[in-house]
Amino acid sequence: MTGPIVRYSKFLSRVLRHEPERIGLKLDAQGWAVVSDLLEKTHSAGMSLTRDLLEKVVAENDKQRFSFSEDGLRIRASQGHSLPVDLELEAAAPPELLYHGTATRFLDSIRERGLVPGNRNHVHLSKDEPTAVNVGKRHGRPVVLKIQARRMHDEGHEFFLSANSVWLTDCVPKEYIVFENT
Ligand code: HQG
Repeated sequence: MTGPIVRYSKFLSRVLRHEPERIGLKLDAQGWAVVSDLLEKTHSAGMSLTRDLLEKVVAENDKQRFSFSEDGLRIRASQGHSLPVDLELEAAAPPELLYHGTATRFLDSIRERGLVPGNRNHVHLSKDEPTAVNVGKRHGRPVVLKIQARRMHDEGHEFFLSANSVWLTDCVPKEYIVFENT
């Protein structure tokens, strides 16, 4: 992603996941915004986002963060919300291990409390270690925790796979976290 695409991606993450009211936008209960409304409100906020550019931001997004409805009239973020939206994801069985990238400074607290969602609706888990390292780097010196996801699932915890392949769950109790080499 380059210049304006990154800028608009960050802007869309903010209004479609956290603060639609910032530009007077309304999301429905499933997190969808009407595209024409988004473009109009964005324009009123002083940005020149066009339908063509929006399609480019969605298509070129490095993590495929956003998706259009089938008819192309609505758009939403595929995960990462702090707003209480219902993404209508179906529960799915995870692989044996998933990975959580975090920063070393959070380890003491995670050892004590397990993984909690913070401001977001879910704890986010990655399917491979390199992805988790990149997630962790956003917060400081990265460290990757292995999560015994299949065992968690078999013992009654629900998992969901977002449209852009991020695994989501409500929390990860500490007994499912492998702290080796941390
Ligand atoms: C940490 C990005 C202390 C947790 C990524 C994380 C992801 C605790 C931070 C998505 C804790 C929350 C989400 C505890 C968890 N004590 N710290 N008990 N439990 N934490 O940003 O997972 O680029 O809300 O380890 O790719 O880092 O935005 O979550 O470090 O998929 O599309 O609290 O955001 O995607 O931070 O990232 P975040 P995250 P986007």
